[in-house]
Amino acid sequence: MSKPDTQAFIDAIRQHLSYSLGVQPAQASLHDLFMAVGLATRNLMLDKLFLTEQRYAEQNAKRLCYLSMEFLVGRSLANNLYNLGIYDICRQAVQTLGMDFDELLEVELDAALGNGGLGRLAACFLDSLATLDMPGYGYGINYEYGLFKQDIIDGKQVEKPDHWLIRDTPWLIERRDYACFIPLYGRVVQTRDRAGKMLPTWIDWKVLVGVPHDMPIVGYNGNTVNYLRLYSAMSSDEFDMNLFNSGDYIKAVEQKISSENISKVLYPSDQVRVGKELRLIQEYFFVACAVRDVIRIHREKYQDLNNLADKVAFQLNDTHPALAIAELMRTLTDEYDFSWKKAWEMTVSMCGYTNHTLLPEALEKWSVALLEHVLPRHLQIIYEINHRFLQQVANQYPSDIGRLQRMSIIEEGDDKQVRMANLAIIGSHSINGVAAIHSELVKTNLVPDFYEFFPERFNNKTNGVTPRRWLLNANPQLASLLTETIGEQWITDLSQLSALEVVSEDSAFQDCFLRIKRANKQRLATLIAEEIRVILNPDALFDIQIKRLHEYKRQLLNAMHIIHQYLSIVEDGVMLPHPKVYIFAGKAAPGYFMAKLIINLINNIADIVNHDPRVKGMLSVIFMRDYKVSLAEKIIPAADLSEQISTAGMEASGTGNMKFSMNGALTIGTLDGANVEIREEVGAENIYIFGLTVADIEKMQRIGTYKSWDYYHHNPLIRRVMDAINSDRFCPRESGLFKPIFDAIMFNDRYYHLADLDAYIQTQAQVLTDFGSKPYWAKKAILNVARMGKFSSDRTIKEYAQAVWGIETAKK
Ligand code: 26W
Repeated sequence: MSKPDTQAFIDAIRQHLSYSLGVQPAQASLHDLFMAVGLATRNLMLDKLFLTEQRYAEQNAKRLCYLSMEFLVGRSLANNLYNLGIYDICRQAVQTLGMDFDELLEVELDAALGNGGLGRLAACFLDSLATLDMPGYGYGINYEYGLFKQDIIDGKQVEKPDHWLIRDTPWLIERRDYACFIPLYGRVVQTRDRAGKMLPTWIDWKVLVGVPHDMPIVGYNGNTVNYLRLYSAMSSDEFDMNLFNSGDYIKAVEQKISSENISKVLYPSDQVRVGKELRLIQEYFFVACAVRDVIRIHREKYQDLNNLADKVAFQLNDTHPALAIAELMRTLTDEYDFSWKKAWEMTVSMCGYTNHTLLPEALEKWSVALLEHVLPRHLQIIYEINHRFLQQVANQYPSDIGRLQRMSIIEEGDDKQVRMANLAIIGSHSINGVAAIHSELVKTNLVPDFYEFFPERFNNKTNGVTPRRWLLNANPQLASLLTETIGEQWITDLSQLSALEVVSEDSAFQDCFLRIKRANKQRLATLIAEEIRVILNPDALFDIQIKRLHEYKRQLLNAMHIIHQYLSIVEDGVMLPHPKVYIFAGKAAPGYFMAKLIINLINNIADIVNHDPRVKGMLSVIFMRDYKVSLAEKIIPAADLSEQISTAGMEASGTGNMKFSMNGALTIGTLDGANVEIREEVGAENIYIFGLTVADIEKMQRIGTYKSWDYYHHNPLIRRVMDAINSDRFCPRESGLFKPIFDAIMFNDRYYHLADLDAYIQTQAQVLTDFGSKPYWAKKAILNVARMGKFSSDRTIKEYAQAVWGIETAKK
């Protein structure tokens, strides 16, 4: 399949305008043109997809199914064009047709089918799998509404629906031919088969239909195209035949509608479980679809399932897909007559589980009563898994009741719960965390009993990000400079960036590097001037914190420092050695009161600081609304300083930290998540680490020595900041608005803000001093880029492929 030339691409666009979309080229809107360009691009990908499938089939390749509730893909057009190697051809074609290419790219809506880190990681992994020519497929839900859109009104977050499928997308192909039936509810009765063997039989269920929608995923160089298979829930006409038969037509149709709600909307909370029946059904629905799909494909090729575990691996992206374990057991034993022992062996060898958080409020549990109602047969199977497992534990640790209670899948109590992490651990041959420090904490703090029992199952896979989207695509100027300097190999082998080390002090190279950074800052400043009507100085230090709003991520610590800096200028007459711009963006879960109040505080600080003539030209604060992947791509290349300041031990990895460093920002951060490994790679002199360590915090917890009031009383600067928050200084029109923040910090601060504030202020001062010396700063920034090789998701995927999935590169 050769690349099209510009004329061929123009012809393809015209064809699609006329015959796929039915619009006359002269009357086409920008969106029509986007669709036509997308469809022309998609055709090229489909040709490659067919060839890829053929190649995998010929090689009898083992396949990976990445099961994830979230895939935060963002936009696809530019990425697909880069990976196909036709970006410039397409740009020319579009311009020849008289349209502005950059405007065209801006028409595409983000596929916001995820909340944050976990969903974006899944999207980076798909890019790496295809780039490495590995048979890896995503399985998830085709949400009709993605993550809500965020507006800011009077400083407050307001959520709006993200009906992203209201406009057509060129990237999803409906596959009704692969639709499947998914039973729900009903009850289990004991029957006997012809030989008289007891057979538990699930009856009286209702049925959903899962309809796959495939998004082709093209790797860099365009050799391999895999797909992300997203399921929509539809009702079956047989949903409840009884209702139709009894003549209650309206009720029957209503029920059809309610089953179509299953894939309606992404739950917008990360890090807190919701416990809703609809969410449980979502989790079951997509893994049940995935298991059926895998079995259908396998049987078509191999007729029976005996070698299924040699040909398929499942990775569970957190516990959300953990019901796959019970569904595999149910399918293999109830439907295909495998013995329990054989089915269990197969299930455990197929499944791997990745943990993404240690926060107790994020650990999934489902009430036994709810599971019994929705999935009665699966509950029985979970009990059986638990029973057999606890017997093993009891054999090894006779009469250790406490241990049995902790390791049981079932949490006893008035409202019995199923612990999904325990199910995922017992049913997987591999359990991993997402950064070295996090994987250690999984073993020592989260599930020490399981680590003791299955030490060989536990491992680490430090996260990574795809350099195609986050460097090549997001920062084309820097990418070109890199390619001119060291060749283009870095795009698929990020460790090649180390060749930049030798030019880190070269003044000509530094000049180019700094010029590109300034141009990126200028571009972001222009966007901010248009959207927020605040003018920024592109020579100021751009200090940026963009991520979900969460107390543990401590946007509030950043805000406290800004207040401190502002007050020291206006009250103490301090002058900053260098002007500073603070940029925030991020969404709060709609029900998360404190996170929303912190957004409000940041916006109010921005309003006051940006209008105060005493700090004009020295201090600006910006909160950008509606953070999403496509906005991150504009912000990250413009950063001088990356804020990664979570309370030590609480951020599993972070991936934004990697994107920033890769784009030449320095990090200010705590020894948490992947920051620890970033420091190892870039060297302690090229990162600003401050604050308490995990060990410090554990000690303070043990002896209860963190007392906010001590910091308040002993440090007048801290007191001034806290009093400002408590007063109406930042809420003149809403008296007392931020009192709950003051109270949370002073009476119940789980996140050690004040214990780290002083160190943070000191470190920020050092940053500002260092920024003043351009060659000194440029060298550090260049070395950050040069030493990011480890943090390519290609490296992460190779590790999973080798150690967990047993899949291989399937080249031509
Ligand atoms: C059940 C509600 C819920 C939903 C989502 C609980 C927890 C989650 C995710 C596990 C939260 C998440 O996105 N975790 C992030 O995963 C990233 C990818 O591994 C890490 O880089 C982040 O540190 C981690 O917070």
